Amino acid sequence: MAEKMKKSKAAFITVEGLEGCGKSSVIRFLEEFFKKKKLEVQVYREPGSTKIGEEIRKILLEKKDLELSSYTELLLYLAARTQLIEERLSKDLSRFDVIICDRFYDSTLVYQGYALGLGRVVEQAVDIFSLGMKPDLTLFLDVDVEVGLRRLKAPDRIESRPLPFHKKLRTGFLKLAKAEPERIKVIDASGSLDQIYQRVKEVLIKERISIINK
Ligand code: T5A
Repeated sequence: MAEKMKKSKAAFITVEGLEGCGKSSVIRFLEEFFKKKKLEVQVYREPGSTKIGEEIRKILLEKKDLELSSYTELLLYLAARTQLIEERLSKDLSRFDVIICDRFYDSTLVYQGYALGLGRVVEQAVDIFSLGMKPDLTLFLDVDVEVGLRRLKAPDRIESRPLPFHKKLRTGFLKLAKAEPERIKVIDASGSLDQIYQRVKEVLIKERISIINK
């Protein structure tokens, strides 16, 4: 009986993008969109959303005076992720209808793997330390790199990296989207937030059968 009451597995949606692409605003929109449909929604952010994850986040983003090596940076992102998966995500899949995560492993593949140049080792590490968790749908908000950077008020450690790094991020995300078109949907994130919400909504409606009604 208890088994019958259990929800079927939540739709796991991740939102990815370049700096200042409007991710946070889109995630608030998504949350409202699903709540209006009477679906139970849980939102997480990466790195973060657990006590340990938030501490790791401070090291990764706020402490600009720390000299983190590229591999240390990679391992910290992975550590924050495994903590989130084990502590929250894996259990919440049967408690909610939709789980939205502000960034997930595609960010590691692109930021540490592609733009920082750690390459293959990142692919292997991501594979191992995602613990089998894979998004059902990923929205990549694609904005002009310089437009996004201009929006940032107080750039953090990663956002403060030089322009070529940020340009590489866009190339990296587009490559991933090309390799996995079924999962990763590229959303034009230029124009007003309302225009972006409309584009996101169109993708959601198109994907609804497989994602929301499963
Ligand atoms: N990272 C993360 C890695 O390197 N590896 C990893 O494995 C993971 C998981 C996370 C950082 O860590 C890196 C990526 C990131 O650098 P974060 O603080 O979560 O740090 O940084 P972001 O994910 O970039 O999120 P932010 O909240 O800083 O920015 P958003 O969500 O991209 O942008 P948003 O929505 O806050 O918008 C920024 C501003 O622009 C305005 C918004 O209102 C806001 O003021 N804006 C617009 N204004 C007008 N028109 C539009 N279309 C607008 N879109 C946004």
